[in-house]
Amino acid sequence: MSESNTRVPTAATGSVRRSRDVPMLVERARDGDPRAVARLITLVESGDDTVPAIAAALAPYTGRAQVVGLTGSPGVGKSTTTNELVRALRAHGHRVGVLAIDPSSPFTGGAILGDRVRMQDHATDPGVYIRSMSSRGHLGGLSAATPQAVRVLEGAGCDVVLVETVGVGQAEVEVASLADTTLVLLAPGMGDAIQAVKAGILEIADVFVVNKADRDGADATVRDIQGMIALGERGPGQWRPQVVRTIAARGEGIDDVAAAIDKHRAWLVEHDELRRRREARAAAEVEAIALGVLRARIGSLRDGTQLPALAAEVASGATDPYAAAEALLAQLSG
Ligand SMILES: Nc1nc2c(ncn2[C@@H]2O[C@H](COP(=O)(O)OP(=O)(O)OP(=O)(O)O)[C@@H](O)[C@H]2O)c(=O)[nH]1
Ligand SMILES: [Mg+2]
Repeated sequence: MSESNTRVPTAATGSVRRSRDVPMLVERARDGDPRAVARLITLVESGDDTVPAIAAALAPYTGRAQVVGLTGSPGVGKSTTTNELVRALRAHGHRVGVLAIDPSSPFTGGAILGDRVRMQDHATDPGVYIRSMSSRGHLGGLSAATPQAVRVLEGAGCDVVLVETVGVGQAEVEVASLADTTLVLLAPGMGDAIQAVKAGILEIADVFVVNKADRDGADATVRDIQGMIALGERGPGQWRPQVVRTIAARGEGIDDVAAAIDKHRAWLVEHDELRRRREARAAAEVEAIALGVLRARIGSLRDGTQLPALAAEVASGATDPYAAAEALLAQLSG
């Protein structure tokens, strides 16, 4: 057999890539097969019919990983920082998952790729899974499938899952609702500190990372942020956001970021905040799924008789829209 032949995907490989055999895929993902991990994420990302079965199969492994969100303006250094954090976490023997949520153009829906390039360093490390996901126009930039993708990575044995998302207001709040620990990246001279206050970032940041500290104005940015943190009202026992300075491009300050993450994690556990955050996250997830099911059922009613008939009554003034909505809901539950 020639050398090139040995690299041709085997039948088993091909079947993993296209498989919808959930027990097999989950078993292989548990064994650390990256193709099974990739396939499961593809299935959850595409909203496949197998998603509920995947979620059920992965449920026992939920909650094992620390989920760390990284957010901040475009180009602030999120991917570079993520890459360096992966290196630091690997040095401590952790298995790491990375989900890079790409902003998609609202016009084409196409994902802007590029994160892979800067994460090439870890491409051959079996202890690291890196995946770009499209935000698919989902309001706020976080893919609706992200929580499921986190589950897949937890199932695959990741101790830490890093979620990178470009933040513009709402997206930052969303990443915070997904993550145990949220890092907000800022860079000198981007007016980010002011933006942060406007967008309510102060409330969601557990750690501020002032990146590009090799540039002028880093001291001023750190001072601005510290000033704002000092002004914030905080009860006793509440977390005080940490401020860390980095030059991610040179790997400087990354150990401090890792230490701040560890410190926050310890605080979360000590104050029972980890459980509270995760339950809040689960509540939002269940609610979103339930609303999705309801929406689909109402959609199916459009083809039935009830909705068009009710709509005609509302349009003619025979009934009002609230009463019609009640009638619709009664039909759904009946
Ligand atoms: N001077 C300087 N440049 C940096 C530093 N960290 C990252 N960069 C550069 O900033 C640019 C953007 O870095 P990325 O890590 O891609 O930023 P990002 O926030 O992931 O960008 P998007 O995903 O496009 O929003 C790259 O050219 C990096 O090399 C730093 O500490 N100092
Ligand atoms: Mg990036």
